[in-house]
Amino acid sequence: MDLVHVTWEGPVAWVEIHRPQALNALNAAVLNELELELANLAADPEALRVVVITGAGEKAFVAGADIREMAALGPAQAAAFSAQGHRVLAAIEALPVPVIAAVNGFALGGGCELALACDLVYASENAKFGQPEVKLGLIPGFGGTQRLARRIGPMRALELVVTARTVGAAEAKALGLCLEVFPKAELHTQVQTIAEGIAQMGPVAVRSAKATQARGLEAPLATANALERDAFALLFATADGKEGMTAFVEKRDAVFVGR
Ligand code: CO8
Repeated sequence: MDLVHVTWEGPVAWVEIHRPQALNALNAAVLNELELELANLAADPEALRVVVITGAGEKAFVAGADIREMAALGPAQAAAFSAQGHRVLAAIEALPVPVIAAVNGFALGGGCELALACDLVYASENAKFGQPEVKLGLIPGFGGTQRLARRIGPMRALELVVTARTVGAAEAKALGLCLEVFPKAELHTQVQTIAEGIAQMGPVAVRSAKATQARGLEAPLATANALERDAFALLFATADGKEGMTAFVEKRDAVFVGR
């Protein structure tokens, strides 16, 4: 039980996949631990503001699902493994606060899919993204045929999946796979600064923004806009909403209490 490290840096929970000898490849043990740690974070809603997911070591975020482990699977076991991956990535999306991927190297296969489940993605200059599963005679199995298309568009996504082409950090940014590219040595500090900035905002509002967007994207536009109207209105019943607006009028910093 030492494959996923959770450390708090101020208000930011850093979740590090820690299997550097295998470039942080996701085997069942890593997924089990990740699932547990995500559940622990979700159970601590008061403290939780922002989560950052990253990989241990110098070379990789996550180099994919564990190919050695997958090689021994039959179809039923593969279905169970894929279902577990989907469950873990859905748990990331379901966290009530923004989740940032700090991609510090290879984000291939399941690693790219892990980044795709995160709300915001930042990368280091040595990052490489891709879905190389067809090279193995497989297709992405943790959402890569679906979330990638939704994030960067279906034509480009299918191109990446069927050619197994990996893209470097600059192209990843151009495609919308990551928001910003930082020198490797600066990635942690830059992401921590961004995360702390989010943590200073009204916590109820930040959660509402994530939830409202996610729910709205599943709905027709008129329904989605109605969801936004209701979520917007609810914030006027919160102490933080009142405090934020009052602080602006009084020309002082807001002191949010998370209610
Ligand atoms: N699985 C298992 N071990 C891995 C993986 C992986 N995905 N990636 C790297 N490793 C291991 C290597 O085997 C090696 O171990 P060892 O030293 O014991 O031989 C160690 O990590 C270091 O790797 P390399 O020596 O290969 O490092 P290089 O710098 O030469 O190459 C690469 C780095 C290019 C990233 C290379 O390791 C590579 O191509 N890795 C595989 C990338 C890949 O194909 N990923 C996709 C996997 S499939 C997938 O993710 C599907 C997800 C959905 C599954 C659904 C289940 C049903």
